[in-house]
Amino acid sequence: MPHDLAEIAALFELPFSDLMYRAQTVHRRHFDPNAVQLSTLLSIKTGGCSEDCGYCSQSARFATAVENQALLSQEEVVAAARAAQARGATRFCMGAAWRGPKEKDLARVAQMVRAVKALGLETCATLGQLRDGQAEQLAEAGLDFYNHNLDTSRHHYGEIVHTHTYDDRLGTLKKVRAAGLKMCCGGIMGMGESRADRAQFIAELAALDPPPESVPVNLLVHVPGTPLADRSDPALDPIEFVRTVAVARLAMPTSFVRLSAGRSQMPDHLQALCFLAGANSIFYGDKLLTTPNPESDADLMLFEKLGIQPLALVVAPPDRKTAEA
Ligand code: SAM
Ligand code: DTB
Ligand code: SF4
Repeated sequence: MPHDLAEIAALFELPFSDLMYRAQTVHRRHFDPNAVQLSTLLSIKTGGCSEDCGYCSQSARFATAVENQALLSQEEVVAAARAAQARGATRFCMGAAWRGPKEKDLARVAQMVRAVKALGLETCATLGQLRDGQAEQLAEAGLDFYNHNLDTSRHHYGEIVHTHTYDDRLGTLKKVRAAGLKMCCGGIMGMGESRADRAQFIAELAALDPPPESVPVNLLVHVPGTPLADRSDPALDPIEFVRTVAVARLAMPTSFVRLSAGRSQMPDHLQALCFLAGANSIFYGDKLLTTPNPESDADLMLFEKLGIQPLALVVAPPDRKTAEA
């Protein structure tokens, strides 16, 4: 499996058919090629964020159409999780527009995690930077995954975010691992980065030891009012996006690679190419955090056309002795 930057950069240069063939071969070695995992997102606290991530609708520094919303109640979150589960999602991801959680907020989120986990869903949270002990509190509440993205290469990061650093983000990822949580970490393509940046970004992810279990590959959603809405025109070439998915698959053969934000702008045949390139997870449900996502019915129709099955959650059978006691 290619680890170092030179090898990863070389993959981007392959003829498209050769790259796709290699990605498919590796994908089939580790996964059922016709099964795709479904995660549903909910923004549990929206807008008013202190940070200045140039793509984000939720930064307090940019005039976007997003309305601020304080932390939702546990009842609201559980109702959304139940609805997601009824539609076939196996993972429920709770997102908050914070630089990082305050202790009293974290205690409330931990309660939400407990309640969502009790429904039999996998749980994921993305709450920003974590302080010592916070990842452990979430793990103890039953959190399965923590999402914290590196977003782009170290080199390009300074063009996008000025209120925290790449190393801050790596620091939180370290805490996530130390607490025994599974890691969801990826980024956004189409933020004006070069191919070399995309290669560097994938090399950073692949060098995490172990690599993230879940790798969201987002295509920038151009949100009016954010600095990147116009700056990153023209939009990324779709074939280059597919290449990026294929290289992520090859660099992280056993990770779930998620075709993430940006699907609303992608025709079916482009999404099909992404699945061929090794994407095997999507965000499912008609909203991402603040922007639209394809309707569930449209996704199920696409799956039907492609012969894709939603991945069922493999739940460990109950321990006999405990069950009978
Ligand atoms: N505040 C936390 C943080 O930044 O880690 C969690 C929420 S933040 C919105 C989660 C991720 O969503 C970002 O790291 C970014 O990768 C993705 N994201 C946000 N806005 C996006 C956009 N306009 N287009 C694509 N992806 C986006
Ligand atoms: C990730 O990588 N993408 C998701 C999730 N992790 C939290 C968020 C996408 C957000 C897209 C823009 C929005 O809806 O605000
Ligand atoms: Fe948006 Fe998260 Fe950055 Fe805040 S920290 S501006 S919510 S991406």
